Amino acid sequence: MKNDLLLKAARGENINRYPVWLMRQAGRILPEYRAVRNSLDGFKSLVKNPDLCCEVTIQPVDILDVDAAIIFSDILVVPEAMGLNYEMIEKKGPWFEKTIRSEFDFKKLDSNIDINDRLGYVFEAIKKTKKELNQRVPLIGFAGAPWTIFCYMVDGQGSKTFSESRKLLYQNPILAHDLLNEITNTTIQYLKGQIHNGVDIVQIFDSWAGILPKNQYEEFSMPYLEKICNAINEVPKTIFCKGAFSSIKNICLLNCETVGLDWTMNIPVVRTIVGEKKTLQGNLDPCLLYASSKNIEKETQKLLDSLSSKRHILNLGHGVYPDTNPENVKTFIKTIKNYEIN
Ligand code: 1CP
Repeated sequence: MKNDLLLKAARGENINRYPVWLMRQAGRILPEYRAVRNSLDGFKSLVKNPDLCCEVTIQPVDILDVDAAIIFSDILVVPEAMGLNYEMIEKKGPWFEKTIRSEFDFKKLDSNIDINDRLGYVFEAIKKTKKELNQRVPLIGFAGAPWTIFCYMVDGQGSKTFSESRKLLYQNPILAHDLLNEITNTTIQYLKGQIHNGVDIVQIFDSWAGILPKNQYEEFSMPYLEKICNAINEVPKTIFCKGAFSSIKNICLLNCETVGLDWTMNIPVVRTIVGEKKTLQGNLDPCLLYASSKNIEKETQKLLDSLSSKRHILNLGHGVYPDTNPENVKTFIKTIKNYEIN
């Protein structure tokens, strides 16, 4: 591979500069993305079109000069594969017609699904993208963490509180574990399919980690993350648990190469916990990219100067916000690429 810095950093190998990519780099900020998106009748038509997924996956590599591509898809393809169809409503987000609130709902989910049959369109996009990338940079595969997917399957839409999901943990913990187990098994098959078709590294997004108290996070999310980590040994794994700083010590014990940090988390503190055993990823505030280019450079430089280990992948602390100016993203990336490690 021409540029394998991301994989080297993930494995803890020697690097002479830090790799950089951005969560949500493919579908949010580029006018070139919007042009492709607007040529279709909806988000799902894009997700199910391998040629166009390939095109928008590579756009940030060409335009922003990032050190990795992330396959254009969504975490919600997994509940759909399990039998819960979703719609992506313009300006509102995902909406599921059916939700899982009872054993009766749970029993109606499709069991023993054929992952190639249900999610073959993602695998097709991965195959095309790998070919098209021609070994320029690594391709990142991804899935939602079981807890985060559970939130959408139970609440049925985006939410600030996901109180239906949280209610179920108190009212029917056995059903909650049954559903989390099913999601976990499908996710493992899905990630193995992505790897089989060519992704070089995988990231698990636990976007709603931060809404649970520590004890519930460790009961209802972490055992499933652990199961996934132990099942996937073919490529390096990154675990990103947004907002779960109270469980960070235990997250750092997971069988993964990289731990993703959000912008509220303290890199030196986590470095003290992990020593040289893990790579850390993150964690500039996505809102920094609204600042002047001078301040973006200054704050990025400050983070780079503060790093005490080469086991680091530069990124934001969450996905890049949709109204971010791509020029500011370029400033962020250039600052990192010009920074030589001692
Ligand atoms: O029409 C559009 O363009 C819709 C916007 C959009 C896009 C571009 C959605 C709807 N999903 C995506 C793609 C997507 N989703 C990627 C592809 C690559 C990229 O953009 O770089 C990835 C990695 C995701 C992951 C994802 N989807 C997460 C986890 C990461 C995170 O940001 O926390 C989550 C929570 C989702 C759910 C989702 N998909 C889309 C929306 C609006 C939402 C969030 C809804 C909510 O707030 O609950």
